[in-house]
Amino acid sequence: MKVLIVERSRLQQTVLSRIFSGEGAIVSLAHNYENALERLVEEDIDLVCTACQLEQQQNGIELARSIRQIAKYREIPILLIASSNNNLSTHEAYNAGITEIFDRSSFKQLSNKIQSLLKRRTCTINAHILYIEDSQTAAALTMRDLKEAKITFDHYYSADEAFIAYQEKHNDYDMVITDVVLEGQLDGLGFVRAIREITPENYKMPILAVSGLDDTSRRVELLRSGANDYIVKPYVKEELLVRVKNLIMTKHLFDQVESQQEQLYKQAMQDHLTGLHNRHAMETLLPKLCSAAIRHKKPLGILFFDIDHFKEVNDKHGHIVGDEVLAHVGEIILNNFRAEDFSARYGGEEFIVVLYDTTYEQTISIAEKFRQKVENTDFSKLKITISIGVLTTFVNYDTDIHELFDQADSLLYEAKESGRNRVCSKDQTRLNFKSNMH
Ligand code: GH3
Ligand code: MG
Ligand code: MG
Repeated sequence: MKVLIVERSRLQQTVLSRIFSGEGAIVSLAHNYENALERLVEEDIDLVCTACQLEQQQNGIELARSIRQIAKYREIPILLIASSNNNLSTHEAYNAGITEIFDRSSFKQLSNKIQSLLKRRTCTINAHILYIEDSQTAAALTMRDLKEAKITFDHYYSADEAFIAYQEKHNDYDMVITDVVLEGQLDGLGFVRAIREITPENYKMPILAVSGLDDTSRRVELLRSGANDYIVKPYVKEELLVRVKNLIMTKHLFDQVESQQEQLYKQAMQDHLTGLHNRHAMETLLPKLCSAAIRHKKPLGILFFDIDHFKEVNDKHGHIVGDEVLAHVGEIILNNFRAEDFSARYGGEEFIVVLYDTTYEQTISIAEKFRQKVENTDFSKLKITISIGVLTTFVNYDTDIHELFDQADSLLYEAKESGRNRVCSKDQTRLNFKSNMH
């Protein structure tokens, strides 16, 4: 970016130059009105920063007025650096074409403001756009602007074609720019509505509508139908790009918030020590598993297990080793059950696994294998065993899942009482099946 600084004081020239070049801008200097206009004609300037007071009664406001007369500088930002003794009329300054007025009195503030202004202007957008425009001339101009901003796009002349492309690869697009008046089955308004109706996911796709007709009712209808913003043709490059940038940045922020929420949700459902689900997740996810089991008439196998004499592990080796053992048990569970099974740390050294669609025989065999797996695992030279209560059952909408856990817990108690390191089980599937038959 090339910046023209118009300033009569050498010291102030140096101060401003430093701020701009510190942000990577190329600086050109002028010390009065004539000199500034010469530079503007000779060079291609992207931003003008002028002092309010120039040499011989000339001022920055007059300079701004003259700059706006030059066709290529109609949209260029012109910053006016003023101090309190300039008796400045803000109204007059803005009318003359000044974009923003900065106060010279605080260097730090001035420097911060210029820095953030340059950052906003130079921040590039990495985007791929679906662009629909049937006028070749309008499309050529917009595509040139997009290319200059290094934005990539797919251009279609009709919304019908574009809609097919959108359905196929909407994940490739960061936003849509669509003309409003279009030939074919879908016009711009129809296209916006069609996108919004595909799936709720598509509500997030930013849409900028473009029209040669600046009609309020049409604009309101477009926005109501789901367009996020509206721009009237012919538009200047800066306005197009800033609208594109705003829409894309909003979408990125939205995506960020969504993924943070997802992460928080995951964290809230997870037991931090073992990586398994926690009790809270159990209350949320188990009803879903039960509904699936009811719908598909599948049995559930409940494994309720507890580490034997775990208190001794803590007492002999300390709490940290105890925690390591629990984490290791979590790992074994994660590696030995299927994704469709539900496993959780029920509390302390108690765990629960709910198997989906397994018979009684399969469930006890799985439980027995798991018991042996734990018994044969080396927990950093330490050995542990578990006792398991196993219950297989069909569920219905009246089933209280906590009651089933209580039954599995009683079976676990039996396993403990009868010597530990064993499985105690009960089959309720046949019982339920019989009662279902009568
Ligand atoms: P049993 O064979 O009858 O199950 O005996 P036990 O010693 O395993 O059972 P008890 O209920 O008497 O003790 C459980 C122990 O588990 C006591 C508690 O300190 C320990 N414990 C519970 N949660 C944690 C934990 O998060 N980390 C560690 N290190 N220990 C825990
Ligand atoms: Mg125990
Ligand atoms: Mg216990």
